[in-house]
Amino acid sequence: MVNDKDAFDSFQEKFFSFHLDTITKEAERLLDSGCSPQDFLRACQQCMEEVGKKFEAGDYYLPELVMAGEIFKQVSSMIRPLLKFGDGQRNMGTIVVGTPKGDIHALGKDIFCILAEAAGFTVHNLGEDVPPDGFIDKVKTTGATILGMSALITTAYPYMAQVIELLKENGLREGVKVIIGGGATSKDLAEKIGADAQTWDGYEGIRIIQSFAGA
Ligand code: B12
Repeated sequence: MVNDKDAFDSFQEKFFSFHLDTITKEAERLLDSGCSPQDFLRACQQCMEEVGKKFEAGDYYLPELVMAGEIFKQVSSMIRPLLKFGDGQRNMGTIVVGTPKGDIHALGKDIFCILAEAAGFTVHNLGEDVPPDGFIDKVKTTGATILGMSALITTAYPYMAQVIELLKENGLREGVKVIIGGGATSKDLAEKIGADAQTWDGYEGIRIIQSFAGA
């Protein structure tokens, strides 16, 4: 067993080389050594936060954002099979999740979907840049009682609000709990648009939807 803290520090250093081969080899070594997949995922998420800060500061440009996204995708696909939440055996209910129109960020939403599946939910992942009608149609056809929206960019706000308005117009709001997540969301936003919950953490998101499901 490796010392997770040192190993993650060294992994994070390697991450910023953006050398995919070196990074995935290191990830493989870490996972083989029995590190905590949850903590490893968090360490990767910290790298993405750092990339975001550097982008905002003008030290990184779009190519770095794209490379970081690709690296995170590869490494998280190695971590995913090891993520567990609860026994995953019980059927906890159905959830529809998507990134609303105006936003193409996928990675955090996909992680939340994987965790929800591991926790025993039936998950319908609609993908990214989803128009408001897309959410409503899927809720109708699946009978989902939970709807999740992920937003990393502020242009998605009006569409998130529209989804909740459409739920009301279609007489679905009473039977559907709405949770929002991702860096561009906040408790204030949730209150403003009338969502039931908000989080920046996928694991907390699972605890919230478990409570929605009465677990
Ligand atoms: C990678 C990345 C990209 C990649 C995305 C690749 C992909 N396939 O997803 C690419 C290169 C495509 C991209 C594009 C752009 N990006 Co970008 N991107 C990022 C970056 C660096 C990391 C995002 C990420 O994947 N994080 C890792 C995941 C795991 O974390 P997470 O999303 O927060 O998810 C966790 C939780 O939030 C939660 N969660 C997430 N969703 C949900 C949903 C529910 C229901 C629940 C319960 C929980 C939950 O669970 C996850 C696990 O814990 C961020 C920086 C940052 N700090 O976030 C910028 C960032 C989001 N991008 C930004 C920008 C500006 C852009 C572009 C406009 C750049 C451009 N000029 O073109 C475009 C957007 C185009 C569009 N219309 O959407 C800004 C957004 C500013 C804002 N708030 O409006 C950021 C914040 C960078 C910055 N600091 O300026 N980006």
